Amino acid sequence: MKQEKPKGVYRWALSYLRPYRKRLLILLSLTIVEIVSGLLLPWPMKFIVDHALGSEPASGPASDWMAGVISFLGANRVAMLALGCVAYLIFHYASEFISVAHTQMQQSIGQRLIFDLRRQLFGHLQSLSLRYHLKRGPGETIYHIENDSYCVESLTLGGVLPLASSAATLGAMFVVLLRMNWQVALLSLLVVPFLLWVNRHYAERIVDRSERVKTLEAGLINLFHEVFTSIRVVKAFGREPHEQQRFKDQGATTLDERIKLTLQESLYAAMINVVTTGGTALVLFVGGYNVYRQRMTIGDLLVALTYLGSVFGPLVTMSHTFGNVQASVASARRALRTLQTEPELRDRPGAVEAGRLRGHIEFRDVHFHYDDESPVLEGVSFDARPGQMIALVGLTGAGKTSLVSLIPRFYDVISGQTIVDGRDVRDYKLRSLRDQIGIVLQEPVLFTGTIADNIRYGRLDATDEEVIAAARAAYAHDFIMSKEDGYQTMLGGDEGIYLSGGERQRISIARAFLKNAPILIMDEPTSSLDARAEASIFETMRELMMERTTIVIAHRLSTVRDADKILALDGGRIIDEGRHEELLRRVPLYRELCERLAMGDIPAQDEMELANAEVA
Ligand code: DCP
Ligand code: MG
Repeated sequence: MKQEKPKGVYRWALSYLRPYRKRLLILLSLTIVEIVSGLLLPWPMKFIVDHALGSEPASGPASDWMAGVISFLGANRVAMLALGCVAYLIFHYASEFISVAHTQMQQSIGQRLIFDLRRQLFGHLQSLSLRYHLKRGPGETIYHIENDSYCVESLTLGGVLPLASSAATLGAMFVVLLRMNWQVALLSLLVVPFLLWVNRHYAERIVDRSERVKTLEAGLINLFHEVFTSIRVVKAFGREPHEQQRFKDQGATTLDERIKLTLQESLYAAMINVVTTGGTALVLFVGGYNVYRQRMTIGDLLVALTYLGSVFGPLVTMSHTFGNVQASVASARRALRTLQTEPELRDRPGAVEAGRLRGHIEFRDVHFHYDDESPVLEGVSFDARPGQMIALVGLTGAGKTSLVSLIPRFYDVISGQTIVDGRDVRDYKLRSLRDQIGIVLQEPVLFTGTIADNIRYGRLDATDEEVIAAARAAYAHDFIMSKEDGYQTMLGGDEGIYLSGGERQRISIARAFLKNAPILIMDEPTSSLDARAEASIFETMRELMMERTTIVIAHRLSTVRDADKILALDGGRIIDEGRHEELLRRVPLYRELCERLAMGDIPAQDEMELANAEVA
């Protein structure tokens, strides 16, 4: 799997800082204060060693100050020692305080950055096509939002900022050291090229490996998701051990890669330590030699060593979290690649608002296939006039669901045209087109929330009365009222109750009814309902259908029989169309299908009676 590597991830990550300029300014000020306070930290120690304990003349950059203090205290050694200790305390406490403020400010920016990227990813991922999501599975998507989004914080505040601050510290300390001893100052810079080399050598490897690990981890999430959303099947087949094994195998690969990654990260950290320790030893030797030759005081050497510590310290700490920064580069590449993925279905330039459609649907020589290119629809043409009810019948896999998916543009045709109200569906603004289509999917999907919320998903501004009317039409009102909390019954979540397949289906039918759209598509809407419920729903639907075009993929003879037109689909082609009696006469496949359908049916007369009895 060779994927291109988006360039400029740092620049991209830094661009997220833009809205936080003010906070960033405060953060930078705090960083500068921190650097300055870092410069001051070793001086009390030097004062104690050189002046309180030793008898060095004041030297170095602050010599005038030192000389002033010494003469003020009248060379009283104990007073000097005490003063040194007090200064030591004050400097360290102040630096601690500044560091708390710094962390706080950094968090307040960092968390906002992460949230911003999450929001952007969430929005963008939602805009990507069904095809994209069905191919990836939810694991990648969840991993993007949940995990990859951290990269924006760790690259900027965790990566660029500490590096810049280390560099600034190094610069400032170099200037101070230069005034104390130029040899030591130059030596402290010597480590820089080595550090850069170590970085270059390890960075790219770690990034690549991290990216692999992340893809594997996303795959693991997919596995969890699959198992736990299908837990019923897993249990029914007693496949827990099988899934456990699958998890173990997939987990083992991930684990392997992770461990290899850790090795590289530790090697990197070790190399950084080798370089910095080498540098420190060198300064210790040359500095010590200078002290021995009396070109430098012991206090000066202490200052130099402390400075080196404050430059190397952050570098070493960073080298331990370096893996994080590089992993963030990997995350950033993943996130950026996704953000650069263009939604497949875009509004064409000049696309129009659909407005209120009449619901005239026309297919003209439509060819369609999914990614694997084996034909699913081949030259499908038909015409559905406003107010008609079209039934789509065909064996499983004939392409029924695929056919109706083209109307709301879940997918685009490969060739031919899908036309609604005389206009190619691709010439409508996508959202406005879908606003005009009510859909009941083959698999009813409910969200966490109340039953009323779930129905209202069809039209968010519907009143309670409209929700109840839709539920009645979908033959759902009675069962809803039989629940303790009626329409306020919670579904999903901790307190959520469980609904039967038929109940779920009726809620999703009510949702589509509530939308009150001129086109209604129902993909086996009643497959888990008993004949009575189905008859009742189609009875109300007949009234509703007057003003709308309905395409129903049906599996009950009673529904099919009353359709204005029946399309018989076989292997992606419409083999015939017409009314029930005509097809019965002409199409052997249809006859066969009807015989099978009839077995699940009860005579139409009885259906009506039963339905009426139910209403009464
Ligand atoms: N197909 C595919 N990728 C998808 C969906 C379907 O490759 N995302 C394939 C599987 C079938 C063919 O397309 O071979 C037609 O699938 P449909 O879902 O359109 O078939 P039906 O709806 O007619 O079948 P069923 O009655 O089982 O729902
Ligand atoms: Mg189907």
